[in-house]
Amino acid sequence: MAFRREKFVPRGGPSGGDGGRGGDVVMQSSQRHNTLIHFRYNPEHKGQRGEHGMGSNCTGLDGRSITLQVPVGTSLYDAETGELIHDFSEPDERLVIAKGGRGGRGNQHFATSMHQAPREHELGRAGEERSYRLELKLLADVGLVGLPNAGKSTLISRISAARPKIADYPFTTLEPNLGVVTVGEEPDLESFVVADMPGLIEGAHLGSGLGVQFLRHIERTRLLVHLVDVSDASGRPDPVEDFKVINNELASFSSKGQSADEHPLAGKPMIVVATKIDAANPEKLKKLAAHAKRKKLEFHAVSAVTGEGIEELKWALAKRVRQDAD
Ligand SMILES: Nc1nc2c(ncn2[C@@H]2O[C@H](COP(=O)(O)OP(=O)(O)OP(=O)(O)O)[C@@H](O)[C@H]2O)c(=O)[nH]1
Ligand SMILES: [Mg+2]
Repeated sequence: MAFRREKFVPRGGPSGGDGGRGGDVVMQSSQRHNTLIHFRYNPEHKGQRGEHGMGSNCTGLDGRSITLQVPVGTSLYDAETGELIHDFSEPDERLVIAKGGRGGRGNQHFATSMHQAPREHELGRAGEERSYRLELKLLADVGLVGLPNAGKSTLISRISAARPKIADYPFTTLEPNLGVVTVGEEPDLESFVVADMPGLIEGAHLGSGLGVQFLRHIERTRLLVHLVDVSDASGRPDPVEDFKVINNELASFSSKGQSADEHPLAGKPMIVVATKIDAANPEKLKKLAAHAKRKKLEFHAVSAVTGEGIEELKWALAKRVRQDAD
């Protein structure tokens, strides 16, 4: 509420401006987000408040809306009724999930010929306040493959909260395990889903070992991480041979029949990771690195025991997953 007060303008009349609108809370589907982990850290979100109206009929600024990003595939449910509000099935779908309040009107609106100095004005309306439940079926972005005992489960337990069974005998892992990996911090937090797979052996595509029936789980991943044990724990002499065995199985699984080395699992991007470098046989490590280089595949070396190379690998995975989303 305000009145115009100016020299030589007697009874200037009401001049209270309106309040600004409150910002909305908008939800938008994004290809850059792979998980809902950012809501775990930060579950409450508000649009900005609108500013107060001012004298001289000035309207207050509208509050900024905020946009919450969710991965494609997220379902939005009303937390109270359980009703499905929306399935975000395409990128860049936008939905206002809580409307900002309307600003109150200033006293300028309440003047009539009979009532020229109104003191009436409105208060702003409260914005909507709502609770939702978000649901996302996790799809792995990265698949860990390798021979039994290569250290796949150990690696996922180092880089995510997943706690699969780990043991020094083959076929410890009987079913894929998913883990959410995060790098960086809000607001630049990135996250992606890694699948720890049961070990593969030669002849898997013919039904040996656990077979390849699980590979369909990583058919839709963006990236394969191929783990090769370069210590002597494997009891196998040649890491490059180990690498080729797995690639053969991957190629046999993909129905298109490309050559094993060039198109593992239908040409999926691959990173090669030497594992157990705390106990590495230097010759094996060198040989594998050289082979990866020849094949123009990104190469990393890690130890889940000492932590060496783990952080670098996490960032490298995040980068490759991000590149693929662009
Ligand atoms: N020294 C050393 N040992 C490791 C490392 N990573 C894993 N191991 C050991 O290697 C063995 C096999 O590890 P897992 O993680 O169960 O191997 P996996 O690839 O998941 O095996 P499957 O599930 O059977 O396919 C375990 O005894 C681990 O403790 C490492 O970085 N250094
Ligand atoms: Mg395992």
